[in-house]
Amino acid sequence: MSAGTVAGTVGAVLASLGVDTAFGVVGSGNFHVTNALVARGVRFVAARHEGGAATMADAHARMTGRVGVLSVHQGPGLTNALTGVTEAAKSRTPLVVLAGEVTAPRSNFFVDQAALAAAVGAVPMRVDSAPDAAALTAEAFRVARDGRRTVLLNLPLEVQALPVSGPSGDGDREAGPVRAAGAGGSAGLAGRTGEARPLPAGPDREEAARLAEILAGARRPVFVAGRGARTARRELEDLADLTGALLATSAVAKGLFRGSPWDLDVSGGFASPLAAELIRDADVVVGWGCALNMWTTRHGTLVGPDAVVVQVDLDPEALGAHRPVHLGVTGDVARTARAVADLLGDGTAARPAPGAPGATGATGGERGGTGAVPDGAGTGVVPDGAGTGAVPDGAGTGAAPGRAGYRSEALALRIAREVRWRDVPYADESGDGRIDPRTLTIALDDLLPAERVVCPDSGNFMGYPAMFMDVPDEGGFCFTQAFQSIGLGLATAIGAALARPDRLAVAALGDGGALMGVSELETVVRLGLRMVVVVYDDEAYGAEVHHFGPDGHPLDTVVFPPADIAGIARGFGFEAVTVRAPGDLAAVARWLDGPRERPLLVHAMVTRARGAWWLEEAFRGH
Ligand SMILES: Cc1ncc(C[n+]2csc(CCOP(=O)(O)OP(=O)(O)O)c2C)c(N)n1
Repeated sequence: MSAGTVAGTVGAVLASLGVDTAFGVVGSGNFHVTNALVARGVRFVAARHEGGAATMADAHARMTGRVGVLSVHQGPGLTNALTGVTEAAKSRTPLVVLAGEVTAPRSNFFVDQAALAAAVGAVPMRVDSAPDAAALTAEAFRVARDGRRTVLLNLPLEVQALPVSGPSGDGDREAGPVRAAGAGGSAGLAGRTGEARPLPAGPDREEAARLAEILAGARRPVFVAGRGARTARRELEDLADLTGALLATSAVAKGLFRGSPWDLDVSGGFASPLAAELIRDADVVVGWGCALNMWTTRHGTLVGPDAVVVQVDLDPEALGAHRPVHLGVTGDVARTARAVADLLGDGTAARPAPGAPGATGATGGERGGTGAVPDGAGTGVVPDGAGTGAVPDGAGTGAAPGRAGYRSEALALRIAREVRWRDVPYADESGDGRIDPRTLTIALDDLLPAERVVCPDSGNFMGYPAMFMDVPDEGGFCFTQAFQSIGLGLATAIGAALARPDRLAVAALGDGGALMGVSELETVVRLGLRMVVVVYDDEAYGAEVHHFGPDGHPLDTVVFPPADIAGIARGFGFEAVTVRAPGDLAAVARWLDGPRERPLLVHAMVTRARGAWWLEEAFRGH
């Protein structure tokens, strides 16, 4: 089938729109469209399971900031991909899924593919005629990119073969505004072609003024940045400098403020004791591009009873969706932060009268939780505008002087010493041929190069890599957990590794998730990826064991006999090491220092006497 067909046109259009990588599993229904992509220079990454391919495309899109492309066969090719597609849709990953489609209900391949897409929150579209093929493909791309949607572009087999006259996908394509395209479509988002993006929405002036007013009166503000803030570090840091805010993120945005002395790391179940204490003591919490859901707020317990809660989001429907907020601001995060900073900077925002609560930068020592800050050690009342004087050397960002707010020299010291999980004392429980997962993860954190992308799967073990492994920035963590599926971690790491070849990809898996996604070990080897796969093996679905064990339920359904996961990995072509004690990690150091000819799997036999402490919290959500 040549470029002069619908299938050829679809591939050519996507290539002309800048797609350079696509993932998938090829069958007869997507053979021609995939080859059309390849013929236009797109790299096609063949996965071993569509579920893996979908998550690779999702992770690749997240880590490059570009539209991902997945190509699957009709029927089972799509149903196999659905878990990964659902994760992408829930995460608002811009992704175009190309799927062959049979439209005759009597075909054994038939399922209602549009209904499947709608059911998981993706946007269904269909190329149903040759003359429309190019425009519809361009539209699918724009809906994905501008609406941050996962789009299923169904390609009926009989339509794919139709001839297309005229140019098929070369050069710029121009088309009208994006049409509403199914469940929750992106009506109103003006579309443009190529990498050009429509200007993100600015905030409503009144809402921005209200936020400026709230921040002007805040004494202990905390910013919590989410997925929607991943490109807005500078703007948020500038505003935080002006207002004396501390900085935290949701799990998906982990690493965003790395290097700032005011970085509390992740808010939520993964928050360290100090981070939790400081967030709980905030008088103003602003969620930036962040859902403020039960995970990020620990079921609301991280938000103090008197805290004023503000949420800023591009999507007005996100405002207050998970918890009540005092103020919702519709707008792009960076633009809103800048607008509020401008209002504060030129004094437009109302400032509290001198002497009124919040008029001065009294810092954390004032309220219960931060009692460890010594009296007077930089925590005294700091006059407006003098705030940055309290910031230790190197801590400033060069922004205009602001209020001290929550910040003080003493607090910066405390954050530096205590905010990381690995600095929280614990009793090592290693022994009897099993290593404490905290000890394992801290040792790996020391060994692995700082330039890394950490990709955790789900399960009881998940908190260890998420909490004890540092990441260099928000591009150092890829968290495909919006659907809370196990088995996505390895594919996530493959997508991230391809997106960031400059970094070491680290997949962190439980034995359950590792074996669920095991077929993609072959993909790692075949692609020549030099990544590290860490398996926290407790020979069980530990999350279920620790969920139900305490109530005395039988656990035979969730406990497994030992599996030689290191041997399995060697069979796929990995180098592998089994770790039962810290000394066994010398083999990891040797691999890192060596030529890294093959990827490495670390099969860690971990202690399993108790569930991770954050899991108990998570179970409250079930
Ligand atoms: C696809 C899918 N199936 C089942 C579950 C339920 N589940 C959550 S955690 C878990 C156990 C994971 O086991 P493992 O990967 O070994 O990690 P561990 O909990 O032992 O640390 C299961 C089965 C799920 N979240 N997703």
